[in-house]
Amino acid sequence: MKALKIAIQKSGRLNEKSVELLKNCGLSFENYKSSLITSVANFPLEILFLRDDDIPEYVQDGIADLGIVGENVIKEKEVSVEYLQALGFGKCTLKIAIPKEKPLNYIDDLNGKSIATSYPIILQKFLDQHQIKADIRTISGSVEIGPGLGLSDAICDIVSTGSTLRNNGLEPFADVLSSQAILIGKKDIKEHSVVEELLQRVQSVLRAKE
Ligand code: PRT
Ligand code: ZN
Repeated sequence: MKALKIAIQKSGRLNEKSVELLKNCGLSFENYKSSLITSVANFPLEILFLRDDDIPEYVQDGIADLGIVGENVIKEKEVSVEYLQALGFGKCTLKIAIPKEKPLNYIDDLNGKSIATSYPIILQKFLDQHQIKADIRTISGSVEIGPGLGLSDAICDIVSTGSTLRNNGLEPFADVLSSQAILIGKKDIKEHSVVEELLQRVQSVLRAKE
């Protein structure tokens, strides 16, 4: 049988938990070292190790059949993929945050303000829903530094413990999206018998953790 492909993060916050989940599903494979693709010895699956940003498109385009990636990345890429299972790790919240010394009271107070983010698509939808017109400044990293440098009035970024916000004199103002790692699949792959088997194993691993 031709092996299906699952894309997981090569290194970073989701890598370890993704590998652990697949190993707990009984899959036996060599962990990522320098090869970007590895086969599973005892299951018809190959594992691709990728930048997380590339995973949604790889799955949408069928280069990978399955993927594990944060919901924040899936939503930002606006891809058409199926959510097979929320995985309960990589939990975080995309938040708008503002400088402590320039507090705002209401969400409407964002009107006319500039907001730095790496998530322009998700942020624009949020602002549209609240009928707010703000200037989105897209930057690719270190977003929290924006207000201190006078680049923006606010930021919209991923928060988990909140210590990065605090260390940069910022405080949470509004929640935009709560996120966790999701097992996604390309369209109609859910009916594939290998995917059904893997999904059952994933669900029993998750149940055992409850
Ligand atoms: O190299 P690659 O492109 O694959 O990785 P990456 O650097 O883009 O992503 P990575 O590994 O940082 O995060 C992968 C995924 O983990 C994200 O897409 C989220 O779904 C999830 N996740 C969970 C987080 C965090 N928690 C998190 N705290 N992603 C990022 N952060 C960053 C955040 O951007 C901010 O700079 O951590 C900082 C805030 O953390 P606290 O704890 O100070 O609030
Ligand atoms: Zn990334």
